[in-house]
Amino acid sequence: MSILVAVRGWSPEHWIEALRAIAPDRRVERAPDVADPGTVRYALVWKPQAGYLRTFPNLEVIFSLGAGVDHLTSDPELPNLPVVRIVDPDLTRRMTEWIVLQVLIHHRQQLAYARFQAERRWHDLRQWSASEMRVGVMGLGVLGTDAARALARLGFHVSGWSRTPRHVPGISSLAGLGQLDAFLAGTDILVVLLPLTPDTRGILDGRLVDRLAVDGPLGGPVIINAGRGGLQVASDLDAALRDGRLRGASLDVFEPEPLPADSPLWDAPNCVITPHVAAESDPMALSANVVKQIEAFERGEPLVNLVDRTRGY
Ligand code: NDP
Ligand code: OXD
Repeated sequence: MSILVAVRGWSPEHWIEALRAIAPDRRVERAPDVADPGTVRYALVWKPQAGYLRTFPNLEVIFSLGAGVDHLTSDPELPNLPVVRIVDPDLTRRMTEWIVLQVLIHHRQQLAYARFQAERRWHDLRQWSASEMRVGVMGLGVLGTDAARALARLGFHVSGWSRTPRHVPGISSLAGLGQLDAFLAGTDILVVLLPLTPDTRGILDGRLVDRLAVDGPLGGPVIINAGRGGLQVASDLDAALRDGRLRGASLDVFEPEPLPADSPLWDAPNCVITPHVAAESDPMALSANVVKQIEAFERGEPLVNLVDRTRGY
């Protein structure tokens, strides 16, 4: 029985080395060169080819090496097996670092200071206290909750929005489409950590931009998206950045990825672009997490962090 590593866009060697170091007694196979597909019991995957996983007749569990699982749910031939997604403190901490960094870049007007520096200009701007800035976190799950807590600790006024009500001490929480307007109207900096599902696709459009607060310290709203590119309507965000309805953005995810070189977003005003690196999946930390789950599963314990296939996340 073996463990399959099927990753695209990442280097499989790091995962194979990590698994061999952590579980030296287990056989690890690298896609697509699998001698006998019948021996594969577990698959560790990132963006596998559609239809690929159904070629393993004895597969028992699929482990998504990313926290997001749209790379699997989009496969119409995905076998009807448990899908476990990554929930790991290493990944969570990395995401919180990126979110806090981006919120501070906009809150402390770092893009303007970078421009002043390039002009050799000594010029100070009005500085607000964090408590005057309302940060709204869309998607109050594992990653959103950790980021919200870190931002609240820095003194920001933080609220959250999710599908079902969440109770996070110190964070006011709203839920569902019925409370979306109220959430947006009280948000100066919108942090997006939603999964991509049929319900969330395209949610970050021009209409949403126009429902965000315009009376905040920055004179207009900012959007920070590390969820998925399919959440945003890129042309709407680009237009809103150019006509000033959006004061800034930080975007880590795009559709398609890589972001094409001719995308206007590259030079949209006050727009920070990073190449889907907000939280990298670290092979050592995450392989250890998966091997622990496999061992628990083989002891007959239930799998945790299972994806709900009907919800899509
Ligand atoms: P979780 O499943 O823990 O949280 C998802 C949150 O989104 C939950 O609060 C959920 O609500 C909410 N949500 C889902 N659908 C809706 C909806 N229709 N309306 C309102 N709220 C909704 O996921 P994680 O926090 O672990 O990860 C979030 C996403 O971050 C991933 O799906 C992935 O796309 C992205 N990601 C990006 C990375 C990067 O490097 N850029 C790295 C890792 C993840 P409820 O609480 O009610 O279920
Ligand atoms: C993701 C991840 O889901 O890298 O984007 O974990």
